[in-house]
Amino acid sequence: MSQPSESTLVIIPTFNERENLPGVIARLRESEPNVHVLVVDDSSPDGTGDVADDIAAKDTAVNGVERIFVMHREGKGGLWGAYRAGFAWGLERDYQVLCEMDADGSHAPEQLRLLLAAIDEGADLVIGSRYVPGGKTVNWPVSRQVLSRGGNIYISMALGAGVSDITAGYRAYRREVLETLDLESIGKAAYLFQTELAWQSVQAGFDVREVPITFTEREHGESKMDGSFVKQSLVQVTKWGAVHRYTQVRDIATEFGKLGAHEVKTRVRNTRKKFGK
Ligand SMILES: Nc1nc2c(ncn2[C@@H]2O[C@H](COP(=O)(O)OP(=O)(O)OP(=O)(O)O)[C@@H](O)[C@H]2O)c(=O)[nH]1
Ligand SMILES: [Mg+2]
Repeated sequence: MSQPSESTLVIIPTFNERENLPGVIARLRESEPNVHVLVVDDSSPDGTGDVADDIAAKDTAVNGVERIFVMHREGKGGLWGAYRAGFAWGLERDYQVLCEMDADGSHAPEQLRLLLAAIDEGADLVIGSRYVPGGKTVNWPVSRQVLSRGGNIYISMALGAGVSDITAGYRAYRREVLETLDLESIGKAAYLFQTELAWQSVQAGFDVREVPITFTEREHGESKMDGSFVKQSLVQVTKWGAVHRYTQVRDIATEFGKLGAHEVKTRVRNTRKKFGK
């Protein structure tokens, strides 16, 4: 039987990545020649969209099948907007596995096979993780390491999702996951869509796994990261965790209640029997 990874689309969102994108696609072509690529560019002012069109035009079709596609969107619509559009595009075209990969070289294309192997072994969502044994970060300032690691530890305690690097963005999804989740409801809290996707997948009972990756900080281009969203994100995650725990406690209490009622009924019945009533 054929493996799901034989039908894989890698979605690469870009905003001002003209220096980085060609290298990332070349590395991906070299290490995974059979995967298809969709670049989702939000009208990058630096002309990344044209660079992507050029790469797609020059890529040699295998048996007449195109492998590199470019979606041009008008204006900067954010990373989640780009992924949503990319997922919809890929689901419509029947890809079995849809992957997320940054264009800045942080996600090594050579490690995609680790994610795909886990999918073929039965996982529904695979997260390339910096925080499982064997995972690493390279060239990351200590301040960002602390922020990222601390954020993940906090989220992990608040949600109890069992995922060490729930904010990470190097991922492979089986199409069923994206078809099942309520994508409409995701992404309302800025920057948290990755966490939400993984959290909803866990809650829906999907097999979510992590594989260790080496995350390398971008060499070219500007970082869009600033600390201002951290507090906002943590407050939101705390709310989700509280709602989840409340629901759990309520369900447990209901079950205990039922058990208690059963226990009382049985006792009453036994007492009646004993006294012959
Ligand atoms: N299409 C699209 N892509 C975006 C947008 N914002 C970011 N990206 C891309 O999303 C990926 C991740 O963004 P990054 O800027 O690397 O975010 P980060 O990894 O948190 O921060 P740095 O690497 O430190 O800049 C990159 O490929 C970006 O080019 C957007 O609004 N639209
Ligand atoms: Mg980056």
